[in-house]
Amino acid sequence: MKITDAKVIVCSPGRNFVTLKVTTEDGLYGLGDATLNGRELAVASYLADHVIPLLIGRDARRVEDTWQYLYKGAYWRRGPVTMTAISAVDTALWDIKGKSLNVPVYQLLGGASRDAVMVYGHASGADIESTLHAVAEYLRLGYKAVRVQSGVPGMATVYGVGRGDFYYEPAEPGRPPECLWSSEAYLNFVPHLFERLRKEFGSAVHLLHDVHHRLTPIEAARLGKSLEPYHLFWLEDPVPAELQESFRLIRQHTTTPLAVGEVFNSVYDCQQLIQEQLIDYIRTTVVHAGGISHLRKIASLAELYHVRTGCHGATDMSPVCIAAALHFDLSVHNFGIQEYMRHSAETERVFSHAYTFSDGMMHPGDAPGLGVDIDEGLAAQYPYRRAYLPVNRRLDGTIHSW
Ligand code: KDG
Ligand code: MG
Repeated sequence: MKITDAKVIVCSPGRNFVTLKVTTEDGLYGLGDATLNGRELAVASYLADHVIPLLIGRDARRVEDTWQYLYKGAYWRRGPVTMTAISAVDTALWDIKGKSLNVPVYQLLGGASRDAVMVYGHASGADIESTLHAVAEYLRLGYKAVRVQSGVPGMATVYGVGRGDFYYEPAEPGRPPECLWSSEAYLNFVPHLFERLRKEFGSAVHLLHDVHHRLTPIEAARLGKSLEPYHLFWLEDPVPAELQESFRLIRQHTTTPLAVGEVFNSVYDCQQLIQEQLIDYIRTTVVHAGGISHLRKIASLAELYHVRTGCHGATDMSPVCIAAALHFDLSVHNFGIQEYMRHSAETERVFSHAYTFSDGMMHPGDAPGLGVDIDEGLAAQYPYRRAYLPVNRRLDGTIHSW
């Protein structure tokens, strides 16, 4: 089954997305998400200028061989641009394989290990009261798990406090917005937030929190310890994960479960954290970590060490990625939870999908392949708009992790 055509579709229905569409000689096509937030056109060029010429004429059924050809054949290893491009090809080939065999992709991955996939939503507010209100809204929609971020008194901007009611979009057109940060103010505030949350909502709901790489190891240890009475489902990205040994220090001080990995792009980024059991959830996702094929390898390594999956699923993962993630989540044994930030109405109009949400759980649907499509005519009405993620500065003006 020869690949006869492949093209990159860049559009901005509510936000920027890069989508790869691969077509075969018998007219089947598959889609892959290639969106790298704030650096979209680098991946579009990598695909159009360097990868697509290699795809034409290849056998679309050879998913693993194509992965290895693009990974080893590049000579230069890993990195977010390369791995996002490889992910898009891999995802599109799994979509084609499912369509050609007339089965949903999860059936090709070993079949369903569960009936449905638990997801978490994002509740946020400028202060504790509005944050409590946002959590109540998610519970009303049936969510069993909610990530909670709140504005910190005295700080004008805080990560995770969104614009929409049910989606959060940090990328802004124009120059990167600048935020101010105080670890001290944050560390003093967060335990009060979670104390209130448990008082209001009881102990059954799963609560999550994302530190977004902002603390030092000892600060992260202090936060994890102070949150223990509120038994979080996870504390995410407590420190920048480049220095993986720092998780040993955090681990020695707290039993709060840890989740890391949304910025990782290969199994080698995860290896130490998993093998030393320094984390509880690995957050790599289809679009940035080498597609379904490579993510399965990460999940298999994690399974050996009792680490579960918790794929990144913010609005910059397009519906193509969310669909692929749900097929993966439904099939792998050591699934933990899936992030699901709802997309804007424009995004939903451009990308139709078979996946469904009900009562805090999602299912990828039983359409052949991934069960997701793109309306190219409509997509063309939303041209790309350059947008950047914010940068962060400490109160004295020093650049800090965002
Ligand atoms: O592109 C960056 C966002 O996806 C990220 O900031 C969101 O941290 C995030 C999360 O956990 O969803
Ligand atoms: Mg995060």
